[in-house]
Amino acid sequence: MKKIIVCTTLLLTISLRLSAQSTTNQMNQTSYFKNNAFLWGAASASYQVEGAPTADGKGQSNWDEWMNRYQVAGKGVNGNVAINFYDRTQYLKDIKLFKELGLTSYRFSISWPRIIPTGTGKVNTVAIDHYRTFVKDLKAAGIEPVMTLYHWDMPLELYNKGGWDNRQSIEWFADYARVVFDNFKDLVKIYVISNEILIETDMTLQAKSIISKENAPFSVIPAPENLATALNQFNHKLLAAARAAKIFHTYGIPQGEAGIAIPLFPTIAVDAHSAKAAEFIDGIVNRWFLDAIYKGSYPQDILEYAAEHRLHLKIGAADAKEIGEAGLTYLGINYYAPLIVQKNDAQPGFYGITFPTLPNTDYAYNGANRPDQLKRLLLRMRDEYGNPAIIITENGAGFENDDLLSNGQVNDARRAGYIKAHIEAMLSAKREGVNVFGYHVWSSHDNLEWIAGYGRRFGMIYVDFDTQQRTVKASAKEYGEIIKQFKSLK
Ligand code: GCO
Repeated sequence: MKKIIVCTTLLLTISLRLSAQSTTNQMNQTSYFKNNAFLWGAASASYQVEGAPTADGKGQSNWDEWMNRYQVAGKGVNGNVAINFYDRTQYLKDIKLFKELGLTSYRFSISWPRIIPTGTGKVNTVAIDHYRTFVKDLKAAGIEPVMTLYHWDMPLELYNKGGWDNRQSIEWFADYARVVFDNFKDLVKIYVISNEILIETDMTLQAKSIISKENAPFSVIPAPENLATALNQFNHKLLAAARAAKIFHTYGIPQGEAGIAIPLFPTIAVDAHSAKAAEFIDGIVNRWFLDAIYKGSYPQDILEYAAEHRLHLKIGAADAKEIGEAGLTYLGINYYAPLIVQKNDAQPGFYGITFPTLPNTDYAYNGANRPDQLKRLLLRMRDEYGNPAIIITENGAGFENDDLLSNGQVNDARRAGYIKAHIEAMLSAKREGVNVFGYHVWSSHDNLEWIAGYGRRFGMIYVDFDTQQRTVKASAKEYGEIIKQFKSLK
């Protein structure tokens, strides 16, 4: 019996290797990545930068509603102006800055409620024209567009129909994706189908808790009482992305690439006693997504936990398999920080787990500054998930008091150091065979940090939110130097 198990594992490993190989072979002929230089970019998202919430027939999104009606980010804090990026006069000036810095790609998101104002049905051609012009403007500056279809701003009508809790969301999204590929296939090669499934669900729970005045603390890991809701939403969003990827393939876009951007958090157990706890957290935040995409199954330990705790999962027997067969051509990784995990039986309310801070460690808003963990994560993708093509779709940091404008300059030394160290870690992993083909700093500009408002700056370009005046920070200049050095990297 034992022997048979060993053999099956071996066979599985061999077949995984083979499928990884065939992906690589495929990549050689048709992939954007194999035929073009490494992408050096920056990223942003529609709701965080665009403003213009009713321009050109835009429909309302869940975020418009939460910010304006319920003031989830505080009084008067909303995306109604943001950094005015919907305005062509403004964004052309920004594209000029990107060009001067030497960016070769730009990751941005298009807004679903602009394109289909009520979520399904009638397409708003004015919004399509706007984004087509934006893409052409980027390309005219020699910058490759990396287009995110969905970065959390859902048409309000669909949100009110249950949003991602509703299994119909898979069809709504698939129809939207078809509209996008139909209208951009001639201009855009690289698509990020969706962004940070996990964090969007966390944010939704957070917004709901503020609206209902419970004010539960924000947590990257869904609390036990929210775990069923979260896993059900994750499944719907993964299936929606899988459906979109299949549709993408029917277009046969030359050198076309379609992936999803997920946040990955390497876990670090503080001691041997905490190892199992760290594995459990890894199961929820990392393996839940990676196993579905690359193995066509959900992690057994998390499913067992759900069964033991009688969580009401609405996951079909073939769902994970469908996700595994979607043919996503690359993985977008958003990396900020690891999660430090401690088994703590005195805290039974949160899986008996706490998340202490590490001693002697630099901390940014989003966690510990640990470039070594980016390398560890990338090597894991090589060793455990068949070495897929990867784009770093987000990496960056905000630090308190790092963004002080003085005499027309912002010397954000801590951000500059963070970016440089993470690029070094990524390049070191690449030298060790990881298939990473692009890197995007989050973010090009300071912008609206969701519920945290405008106080948390993440940009390489400083924005005075009252005047919309831009100031290129020291980090951007340093990033520009790095790009120059590695411009012809493949
Ligand atoms: C994302 C991120 C961004 C944040 C960034 C900084 O999901 O892509 O949440 O929208 O602004 O991570 O916290």
